[in-house]
Amino acid sequence: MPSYSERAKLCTNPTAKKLLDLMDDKQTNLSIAADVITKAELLKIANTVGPEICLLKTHIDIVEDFDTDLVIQLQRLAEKHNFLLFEDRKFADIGNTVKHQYQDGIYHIADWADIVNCHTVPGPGIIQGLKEIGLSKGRALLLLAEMTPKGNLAKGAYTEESLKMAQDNKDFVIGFITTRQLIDEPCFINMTPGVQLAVGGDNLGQQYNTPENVIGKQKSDIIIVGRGIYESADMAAEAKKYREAGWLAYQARMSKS
Ligand code: 5BU
Repeated sequence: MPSYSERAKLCTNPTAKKLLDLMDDKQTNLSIAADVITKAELLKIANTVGPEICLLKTHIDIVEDFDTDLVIQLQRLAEKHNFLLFEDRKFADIGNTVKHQYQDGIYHIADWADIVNCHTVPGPGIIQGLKEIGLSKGRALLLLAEMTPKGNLAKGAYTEESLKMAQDNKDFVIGFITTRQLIDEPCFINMTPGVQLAVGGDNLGQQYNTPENVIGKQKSDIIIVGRGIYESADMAAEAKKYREAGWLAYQARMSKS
């Protein structure tokens, strides 16, 4: 298996290159899912776990006191600690509507989020719409090829069709939200949420797998961890544990191939 930085050399999308390079430089394949509802909490997470992560994943629309200063401060922290910003917006409408959702409104997502994601249920027009806004800004898109909750419908033919859409848009689509590596192409980055240090779940259908399984067995590239880290009394220490587990699993996988 090529290293993250070897893969970076093959990619044309600048955000994919930057992410893969920084993962090897910083030795982390950990992303935090910072699902908190105040600006202060979000900035605290970004600053505390910033040194451990490659990517900060946000749900910006749950922040009750959102303002443009939040985005400026997140960008400063991303610079300071060397991580990228991923807005988990899960766009799901027709191309024309998602263009506005991406660029306009209160959040102006395209102005600050290095990476966004979308459902593929509307067909390739959603990718085209987002690309019209994001490509010239050097941004990148992930497709939701699979999901983690029990009973979800993103499987089989749906997942297969999503792969085809990604292959048709390699300049802008840099990978997938998925539980596993779906296709062996070096420029597609696989990111997996639903990760904790022990297998389990929550009472709303979420299912958790471990960093070892996700990176080692399922051959994903990035673990996305939310409550496992930010609900811990010592976020920094917990983030270090996940970072180490994810990185050891990557090194073990590299040494096997
Ligand atoms: P958790 O606290 O580690 O369960 O948070 C998981 C995060 O990943 C949360 O922000 C979800 O919105 C996100 N997620 C997910 O859990 N499963 C999915 O299939 C997708 C996103 Br897509």
